[in-house]
Amino acid sequence: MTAVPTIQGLENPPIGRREVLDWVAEVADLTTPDRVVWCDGSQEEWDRLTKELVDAGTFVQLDPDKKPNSFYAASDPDDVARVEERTYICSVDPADAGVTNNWMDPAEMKATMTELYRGCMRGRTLYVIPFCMGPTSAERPMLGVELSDSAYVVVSMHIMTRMGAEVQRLLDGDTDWVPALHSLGAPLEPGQEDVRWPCNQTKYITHFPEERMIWSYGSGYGGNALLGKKCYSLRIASAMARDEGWLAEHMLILKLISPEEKVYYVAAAFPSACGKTNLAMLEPTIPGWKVETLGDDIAWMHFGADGRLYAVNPEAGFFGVAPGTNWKTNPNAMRTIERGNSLFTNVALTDDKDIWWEGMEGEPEHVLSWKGQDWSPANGEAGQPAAHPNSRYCTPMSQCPILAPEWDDPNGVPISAILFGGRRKTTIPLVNESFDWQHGTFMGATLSSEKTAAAAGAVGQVRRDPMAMIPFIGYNVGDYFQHWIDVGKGADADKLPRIFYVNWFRRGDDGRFLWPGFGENGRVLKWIIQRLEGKAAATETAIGHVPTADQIDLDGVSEPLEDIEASLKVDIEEWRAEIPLIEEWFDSIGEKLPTSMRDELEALKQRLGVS
Ligand code: SAT
Ligand code: MN
Repeated sequence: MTAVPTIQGLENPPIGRREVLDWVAEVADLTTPDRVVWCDGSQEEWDRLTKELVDAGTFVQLDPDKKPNSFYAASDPDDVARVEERTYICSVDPADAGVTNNWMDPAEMKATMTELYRGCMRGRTLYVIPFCMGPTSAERPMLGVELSDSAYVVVSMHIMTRMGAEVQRLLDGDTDWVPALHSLGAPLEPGQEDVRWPCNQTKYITHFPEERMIWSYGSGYGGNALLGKKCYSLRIASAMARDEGWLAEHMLILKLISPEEKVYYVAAAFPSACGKTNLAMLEPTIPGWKVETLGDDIAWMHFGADGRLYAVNPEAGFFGVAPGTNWKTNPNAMRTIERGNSLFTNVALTDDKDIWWEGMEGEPEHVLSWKGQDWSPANGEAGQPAAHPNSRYCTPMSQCPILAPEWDDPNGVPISAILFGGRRKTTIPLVNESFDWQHGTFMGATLSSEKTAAAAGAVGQVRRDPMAMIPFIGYNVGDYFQHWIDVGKGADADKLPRIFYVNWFRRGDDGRFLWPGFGENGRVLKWIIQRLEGKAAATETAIGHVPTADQIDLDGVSEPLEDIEASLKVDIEEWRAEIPLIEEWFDSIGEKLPTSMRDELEALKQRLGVS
């Protein structure tokens, strides 16, 4: 395809790579933007685009004395979360998408979306955003180019990914790169006034795993639009990882330093909005233990030359759930955002140009709600929250006061323990260690959680969320389980991370939380580390190795001992009731469910005395 000469900015690209240039020209030809802007990740670009966004009414600049260089945005009320029912894996063979994904034939999807894309950037700017997921100094830098007509996406990508001269230099080499096309689907006719948050009622978040390509249309929000995040780093990367023998997982990465200054790295998978960020930035309440952060959402894990599993966080920022974040639940997140250079979406705007959300200290007398309405504690109680439950802060990792210095190490960090966790009122004990890797894979495969606000749909309902990856596995979930088992089989068992299942959210009969959570979760981490060191005892139960209350350091815990004991209880009746749910889940996967997962289920049934 030849470039369309009428589109301003298409000439003199700062990139030399032919395939990139051809693709940009082709997309420009299809989407017909007014101009093309080549993004470089610079401060000048940030300043220019944030000013444009302020002028357009999309951004409100916050008081620089409170939040320097930071901005507030409120989205369209129908564009507030990932849209799983509009998310597709367009593999050639439908069997390669499996039950956890929507599937459409790639050619058919391309035909449909091409018609949507035709002229969709009219009156807008096409931004070319070269980015890298993970350190640019990696042996194999993981490059991508997002084409988007949203300046909000550009500035968010500044925070969430590596951008800049080094990425452009790498892109001009011969490293593979992932094309990621994004449009708001909101063309502007001449003279038509723009809205604050352009988007389209019709949305498609589409992945072509064989081609390692992403097409997104209609949404400007988070995981639908920042295509380096869930689309690339989980859905596309999981397909790469399957083919290449590594793991792309929905996991935080934290570093734990014991009182003896011994260092351990832990990766943990929880569904969206279940406290990954809080755990990643934990301030342990027990003396002598310290946590440092390496990531709060995604881990890419490869085997190192020493046979251990090493994790890298592909992201450069935190895109955290705002409500509930405060000086008690996550002081380090509060310190990170206080340093500024951050974006806040769908939180509440205070009268003195700061931000607020439910759960934050210092409830103001009056704010503008995320819907732009007057809100005060009195009228708020009657109805709507001031901040949307899935409102987010987007902030650079480099500002986190407890960032581990090795966060940018291209080799990653060796993982000693993997945690799976969900949000369950019943059944799942506070902590449970698997018998071995295969049993740990079974724990992950049967992970369940009550649905949160991070995705559209009914909140509270229990669903299976294997490895907290149900919306993010870029291929058949049965093959994904098999891949986990194969990863374990190919490794030296002694060097594999040990696998644990945790649940901070178990409740008593009256609905109270049995375990205090937050900083107190450091006690559970301590027990886990002491298990690795062979120092802590546990009871062998039907579901795994579970500690009794006296095996956990409870010094200074104010909750009654009965509650802690109840949080650790393996209730055989509750577990028997869980079996049909697991069976139903496994049956739904069909023939690709590995026999070893059936074997694990049978063994569990036997241990529970279920026939
Ligand atoms: O919207 S995102 O997918 O980026 C956030 C999340 O759901 O974890
Ligand atoms: Mn997430």
